[in-house]
Amino acid sequence: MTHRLDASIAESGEIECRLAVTGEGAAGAILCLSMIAPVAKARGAEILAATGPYLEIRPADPLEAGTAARFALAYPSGFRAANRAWLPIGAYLRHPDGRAEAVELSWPQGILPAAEFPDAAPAGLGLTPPPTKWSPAGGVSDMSAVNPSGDAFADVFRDVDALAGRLGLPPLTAPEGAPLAIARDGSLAPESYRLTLAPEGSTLAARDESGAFHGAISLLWLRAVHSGRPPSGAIDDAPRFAWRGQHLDCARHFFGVDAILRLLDVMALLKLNRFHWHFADDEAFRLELDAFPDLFRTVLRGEGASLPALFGGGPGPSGGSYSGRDVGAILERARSLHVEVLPEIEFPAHALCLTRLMPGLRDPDDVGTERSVQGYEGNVMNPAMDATWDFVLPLSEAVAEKFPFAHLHVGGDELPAGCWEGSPAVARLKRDLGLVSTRDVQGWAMERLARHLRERGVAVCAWEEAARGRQGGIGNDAVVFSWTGRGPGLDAARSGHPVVMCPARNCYLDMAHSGEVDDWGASWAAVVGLRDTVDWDPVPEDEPNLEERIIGVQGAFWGEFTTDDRQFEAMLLPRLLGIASRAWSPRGSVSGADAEALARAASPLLRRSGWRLGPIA
Ligand code: TNX
Repeated sequence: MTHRLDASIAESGEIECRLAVTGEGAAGAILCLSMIAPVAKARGAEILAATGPYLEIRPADPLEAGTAARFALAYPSGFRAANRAWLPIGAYLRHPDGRAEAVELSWPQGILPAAEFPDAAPAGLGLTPPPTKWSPAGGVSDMSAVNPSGDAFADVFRDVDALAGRLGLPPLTAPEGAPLAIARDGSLAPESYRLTLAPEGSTLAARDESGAFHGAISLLWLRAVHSGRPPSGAIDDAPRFAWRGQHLDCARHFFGVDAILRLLDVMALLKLNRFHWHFADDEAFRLELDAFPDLFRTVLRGEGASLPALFGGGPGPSGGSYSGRDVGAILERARSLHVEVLPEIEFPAHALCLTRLMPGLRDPDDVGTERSVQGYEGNVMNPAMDATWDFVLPLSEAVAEKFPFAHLHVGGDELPAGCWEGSPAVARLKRDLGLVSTRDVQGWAMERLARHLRERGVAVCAWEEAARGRQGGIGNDAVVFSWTGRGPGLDAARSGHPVVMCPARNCYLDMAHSGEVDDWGASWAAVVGLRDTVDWDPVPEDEPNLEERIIGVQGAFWGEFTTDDRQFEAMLLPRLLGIASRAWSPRGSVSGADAEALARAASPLLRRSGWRLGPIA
């Protein structure tokens, strides 16, 4: 019999909790748990310790067997608890003898199963993302499999057949399949393809492997959604943006390699070609690097670990790291799917686990008391300390070296307000370099790191904040990721940066789908319905010259309240269909009103993959 926690959101916004104590009772025990964000106060319980959103509390009611302790937790004003993601996670009791005992949560974790809806043949082509041009010829082609002829792109078909197998689909190619003539055509654009479907025989032409791959994916898709009898006609298709990404936060929640491989498969099905791997943040640095063995000490959380049971950890120790073999498996899968992997290190903020491990990364005389958005103190490396550079420069090289993409995302987001203002070392740095504001200091630091990487042939990426500061910040042709909205990305593009658009209100798939309490997700940016993922334009129509600079669109999934690998599935699908359509399809070819139809058409295919699908409307 385990102790059990009930929680609900009261009218007042408070989280009302009831801890039912069973068995031997829990006299003198402390309740440890995490929330989605730092809590402002408790009623009916004393907060004994807090590390950001992690709390240790002592309920006022005695924890006697057969009784229930009642208490309430309140988020700061300005936060509105929206749904089950705002209730406690990772709860456990620490008994006076040090023993830790898990506490069962009485409400379902993750998003509730979506309503089933009937498979219906799509009205039109039913291909997501919608192609640049579709010219129907009338009639249908029989295509339960294809038999490719010609020697071009043999590897591509092998890789697509392997993908089909993993998605629970029959192979695309078979010796007895419908004839498909394959040709390499140097006149086509990179990544583009031309596919003609006809009963007497079909053709696929592409300039490069990626184009052929996308063409074969379209075949796989059409065969599935039209039950082997897709309409005849011609598809001329090319991506609007070269960078079509999905990000995954593997620092807050440790996603196993299998979950990442499954994500890559779904990305390929949607013609997404960049995986932004966020394996480092305040809570852990999860990439194993031979030259930095101590980083391994950041990867576990919970009792006895260097960080407490932040987020869904429970008594722990829980978490994990990615070995060289894991990275190899991810890179190999990504290669076969024409996806590039972008690793991210976080500099200078979002680095709590590193500053705890290496206090020399901070100014010992810093008297600042600033806190990060997640409520952490001291989570920023200090760019006035030599130790910071002695660590971060070789670290950045060691990470970049492991990834053939030769790009590194260096973070740069969310410097806490007031940061470094209490640091005499930063005051001296400002004086010596003629820097005035904290932004200038961050801009200088980002530029120094970016220059170091650039000189070593690594292309640099960073969050939008990195492009601020007197000298224009990071420079070095860094790719700027615009997340608070479209505006900062447009500014960066106007000043010459390549930009990836990932505005939270359209692209953050950790946001709830709706305002319903039975939904699941954050809400600080917006609720992000399926339509919202499509209903925006990355490039303003009246600034067509920015079309070249805005190189892409990307979805993000942050992991604060994830407690199980599979929980991301229903958050990503079907909304990722919208993001993929925005990233691939030409302006005007798809609107928010089409989103639901796209998701309905795709669902028979997506369900085959075993993914749990989220809400369609
Ligand atoms: C903001 S987006 C963050 C993340 C959080 C996310 C939660 C960005 C660059 N920083 O650290 O996880 O919000 O939605």
